[in-house]
Amino acid sequence: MAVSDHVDFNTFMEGVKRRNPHQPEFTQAVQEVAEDIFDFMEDKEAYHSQQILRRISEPDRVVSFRVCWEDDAGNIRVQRGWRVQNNNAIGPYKGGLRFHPSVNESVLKFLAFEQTFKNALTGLPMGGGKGGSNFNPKGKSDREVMRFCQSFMTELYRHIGADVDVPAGDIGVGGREIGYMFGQYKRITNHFTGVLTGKGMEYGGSMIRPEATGYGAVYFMQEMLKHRGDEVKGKTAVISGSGNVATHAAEKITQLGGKVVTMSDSGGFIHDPDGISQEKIDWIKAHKTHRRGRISEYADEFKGATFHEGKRPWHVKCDLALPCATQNELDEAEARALVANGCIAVAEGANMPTTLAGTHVFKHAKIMFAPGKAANAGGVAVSGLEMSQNSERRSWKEEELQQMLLDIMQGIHGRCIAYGDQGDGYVDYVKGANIAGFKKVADAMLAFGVV
Ligand code: NDP
Ligand code: 2IT
Repeated sequence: MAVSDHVDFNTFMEGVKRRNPHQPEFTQAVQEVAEDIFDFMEDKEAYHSQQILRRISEPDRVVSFRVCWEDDAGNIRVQRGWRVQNNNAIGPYKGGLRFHPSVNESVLKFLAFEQTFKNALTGLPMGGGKGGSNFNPKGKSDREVMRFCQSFMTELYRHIGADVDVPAGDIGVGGREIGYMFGQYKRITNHFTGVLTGKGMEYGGSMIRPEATGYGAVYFMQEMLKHRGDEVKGKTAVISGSGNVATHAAEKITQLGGKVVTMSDSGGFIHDPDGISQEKIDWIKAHKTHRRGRISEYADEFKGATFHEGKRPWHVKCDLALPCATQNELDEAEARALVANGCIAVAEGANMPTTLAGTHVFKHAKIMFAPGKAANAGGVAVSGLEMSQNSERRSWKEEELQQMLLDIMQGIHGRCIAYGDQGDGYVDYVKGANIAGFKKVADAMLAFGVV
């Protein structure tokens, strides 16, 4: 008798948890997708007989390796590196690298799983992957970061390639780190190819890639509001994080006439009731990127602003919320506080920043809620455009890329509506994104047979 995949939701999730012990972030991400996919699959026999959900929630491979490097004091340091190649049904593995002490296999498996559906949603031919290390770049000298990146790439290079797997940045990995890693890849292989994205403009990077994730998240927010006959202009926004995604989200909200009143880092959040203007955003960018400072110093620099140590910004009254720091940074109680304070829309710039219970609060309250795999897809989308430019050996103009990013975000919004419109004026964007992303990958897998 054939093994049936007609198991119920609870049995499926028990299996996922049993096979992935001590991996709460990964099982959380699978559950969030499975909650929507079970209903959708109900009458689709091929998905069951071909065990698609079971196969899609098992990474193609997880590579784990040792990374040794020497610090400035001459000590030998040992870190762990990973690349999770989750699924390449619709294109080469694609997804960022994260350097943060909290990185482990569970975190990277969740990120690679999410990336698979996100990349499908962009409409571009990219599979899903993610990688990184528990290396902490904070407090390290440039030379130390360089030596770490070179050592990391000395192992990673054999697993990646322009048509195989194309990493990029994520938390703790920006232009500096991509430069060091690209230099080492080129030195080892002698190949100048589009093997990484987020590169510098001098050596094959794409215009607007640094801005793309934050801008894209605000474009998605704008589309949700437009769908309800509303706009960003005049709205107050609360943003967490102060890195690449958060600062560019703040910039676009400000450009569209909204007012951003908070930003944060792992030390706490700043509240500036006057609004964080472009000039102040530029200060934050320079402070965090070049001076590698802390957000707390914003309150010393700008009058009227206050710093709230160890706190998150979700209790500040707002119309719009954009969590742009990290996973599980907005819990059930904070989701309730946002709804109670009149927040009408949330767009996730980070990956899975809202806990599962928090997402249920937003869904129940029927506020506009865009999950990361839809709202933050602008970054990887422009990475996909960087790959195309590298293959063509040319660079597209900034205006062309700005328009393409907007078109892609509008396309993703449309795909979410197609599967998430509940018919009563409410759009379940989580459901829409999950089904649209899943369907494309699943149908490609069906075409390949059992592989
Ligand atoms: P950055 O490293 O540029 O910035 C990260 C920000 O988040 C910093 O302000 C950092 O504060 C804060 N942060 C990180 N970890 C924690 C934590 N454990 N608790 C509280 N705050 C924390 O990263 P990005 O802006 O690139 O990434 C932010 C989020 O966006 C991540 O979830 C990432 O996966 C997601 N994302 C990024 C994309 C990109 O293109 N870069 C694309 C799509 C999603 P501190 O300085 O104190 O560490
Ligand atoms: O989470 C993400 O989408 C990213 N960190 C960007 C990935 C990429 O390949 O540009």
